[in-house]
Amino acid sequence: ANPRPLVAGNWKMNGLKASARTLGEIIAGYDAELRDRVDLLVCPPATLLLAFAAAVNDAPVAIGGQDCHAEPSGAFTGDLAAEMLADAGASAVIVGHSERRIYHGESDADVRKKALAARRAGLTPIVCIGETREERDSGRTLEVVGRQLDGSLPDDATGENLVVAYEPVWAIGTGLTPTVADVAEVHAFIRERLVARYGEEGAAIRILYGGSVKPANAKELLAVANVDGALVGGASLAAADFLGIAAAY
Ligand code: G2H
Repeated sequence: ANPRPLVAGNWKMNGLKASARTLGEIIAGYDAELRDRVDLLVCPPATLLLAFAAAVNDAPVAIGGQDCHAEPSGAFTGDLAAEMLADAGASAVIVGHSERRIYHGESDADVRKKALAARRAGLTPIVCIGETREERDSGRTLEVVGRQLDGSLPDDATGENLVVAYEPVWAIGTGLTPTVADVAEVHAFIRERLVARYGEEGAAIRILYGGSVKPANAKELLAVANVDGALVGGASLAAADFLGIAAAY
């Protein structure tokens, strides 16, 4: 059986208190038919977590963070512990997004520590991996993705406590997407590695595709084998687009 699909919105550094309206539209548009087919997660900036968790209340939309520190507390000015995100109402956290890897120098080992911290706090880590343009052009995509998987993922992962997101760096926020064949190749490779490492549980781990997903290309991307959902940036900022992507299921 395929894992239940997940469409996750990564708002990045966008959103003020007034964005609660967008969340309200997402909750309102997530009707019974959609709820039947797909899980929804919204990852706003951390300043909005408490308000969003309160706004969601009993609605079946999950709320997540975009990054966490590996330690549970301490002298780390400006950082947030996974426990704090959980306390604010998050149930998941993105770790190792390429923007964290690039702008904050996060290594695979750092990302793995963050993923373990997320699990310690009861959050599901969404671990991001993906190759750069140069790595793809030189034919090293699978090598890079394999190395990132080995280094970034915790041991003993299950379908319940880990999500993987494949995001080719060159496809992020650029409007460019890989061909369906390229997505299929990388996702099949990731699945193979997950099953080799985690056995049966590896088949239950959701593998999201991320990078310029929008309503217009969602059907084609989400229909690919081993694509168990999407991590959506730009298009998650408008409720109609985000729901339009979820409706591709
Ligand atoms: C990739 C994605 C969301 P976008 O970063 O994680 O962003 O959909 O804007 O390419």
